[in-house]
Amino acid sequence: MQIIRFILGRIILFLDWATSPRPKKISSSELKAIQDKVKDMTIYEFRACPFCVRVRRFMKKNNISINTKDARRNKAFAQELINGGGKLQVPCLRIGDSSSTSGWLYESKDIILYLKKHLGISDEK
Ligand SMILES: N[C@@H](CCC(=O)N[C@@H](CS)C(=O)NCC(=O)O)C(=O)O
Repeated sequence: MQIIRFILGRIILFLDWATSPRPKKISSSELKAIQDKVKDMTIYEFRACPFCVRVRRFMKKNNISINTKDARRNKAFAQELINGGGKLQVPCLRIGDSSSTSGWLYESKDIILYLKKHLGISDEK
C-alpha cells in the first residue's frame, strides 16, 4: 500500500511539474500588494498530496507566495497543525502569525475561495 502511495505521489509531482501553470504577468506594485496581504499566512501541506498541488498551482498562477510547512516530513509541523487546527489534514491555511489569534482553514476549495476573495482575484473566462 505504501509503495502504491509512493508511486502515485511521484506521478502527481511529475505531472504537476510537467504542466506547471505560468504566473500571470503583473506589475511589481501588484506583486507587493499580494505579498503584504499574505505575509502572515502559512500553508501546511504534504508535497505529493493532490489537494495541496491544486492549491499550489492556484498560488503559482496568481503570483501568491505563502510560506509552506511540510507536515509529512516534519513531525513538529504536524503537531502544530493538530494543536492549532484540530486535525492532521492538508492542505490547511493558517491565517495569522501567532497561534492564539490564528484562523485555520481546511479544504483546498475553501482555501482557494478565501484567497480569491482576500486578494480580489476574479474568475477567468
Ligand atoms: N477535501 C479535502 C481532502 C484533503 C485530504 O484528503 N488530504 C489528505 C492528504 S491527500 C490528508 O490530509 N490525509 C491525512 C493523512 O494522510 O494523515 C481537500 O480538498 O482539501
